[in-house]
Amino acid sequence: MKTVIFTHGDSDGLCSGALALAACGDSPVYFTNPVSVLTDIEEARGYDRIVVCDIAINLPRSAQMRDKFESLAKSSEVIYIDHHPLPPGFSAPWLFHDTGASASELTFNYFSNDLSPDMSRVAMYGAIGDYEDMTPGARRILQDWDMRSLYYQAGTLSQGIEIGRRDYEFKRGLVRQLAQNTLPSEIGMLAKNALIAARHEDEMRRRVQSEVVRMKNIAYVLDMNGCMGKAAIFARVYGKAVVGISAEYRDHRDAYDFSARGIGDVDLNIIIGDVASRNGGTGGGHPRAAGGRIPAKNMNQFLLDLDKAIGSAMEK
Ligand SMILES: [Mn+2]
Repeated sequence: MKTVIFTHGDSDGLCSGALALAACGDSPVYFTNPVSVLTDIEEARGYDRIVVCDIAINLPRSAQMRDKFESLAKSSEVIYIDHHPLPPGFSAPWLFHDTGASASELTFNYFSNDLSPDMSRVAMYGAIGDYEDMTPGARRILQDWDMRSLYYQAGTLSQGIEIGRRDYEFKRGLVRQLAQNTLPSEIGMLAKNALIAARHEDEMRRRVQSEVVRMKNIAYVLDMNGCMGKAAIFARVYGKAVVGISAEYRDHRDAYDFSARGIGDVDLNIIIGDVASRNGGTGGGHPRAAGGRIPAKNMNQFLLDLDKAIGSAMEK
């Protein structure tokens, strides 16, 4: 069966893609995201089976996504595996969805009959990369491996891909090697890049510590020039806030891209989606890890509104 695979470029996406590739046999792999998938998916015409992994279906595009995949499902088998929160009421026969696990764990389960049980460690690299290593399924897999070796390999992968984040040829190679169950520490430059990334991260940590701005409920940093998710965690910790934000100005768009990381019961996916759209931007993700994009002129107001929205959510 002629298969094509679309996946995300982070650890969880790479591992989901590798699991799909191992199960489906040699197939082209494309990297995409929740915005570009609508156009990228045109490459899928003419394939018998289309596998999509770890790509969120966000509210603003949900109707178009349904139409697009419904039409593809008429002539191909569509397997859409994801774990991001869905727009209210969204369901589809081609969608294999659960917010309670990483996309890698879901992909491993979906294709389990076609995969060697040893591929469970690849599923764990993805689960750890997406902070989904404490789900019931991940805990079961964990029992079959030495935890220290597993986390070392998962860390090598997620740190190693921080260097050259947009090098899709390199990532395609990674997916192929992971599909062979090659250890991340044995793959090309990964181990060396992981070391460099760890050094960069620690330098960034110290910059966040000295530059973090604390509001009432959130703490933020701007232009840390590093992994935004991690900068957001450091902003939350050093700003002693419930939510940390890291934003970077993008010249060509005159907008800020941002990541948010939270603790507690505040649902960042919902709050950020709402506050971002009120400020002419977009956003969403998971309850405790979200992100988005805000026009530069609205960034200040966005931070003020978000601070307020988090405050009222905590009072509930
Ligand atoms: Mn994921």
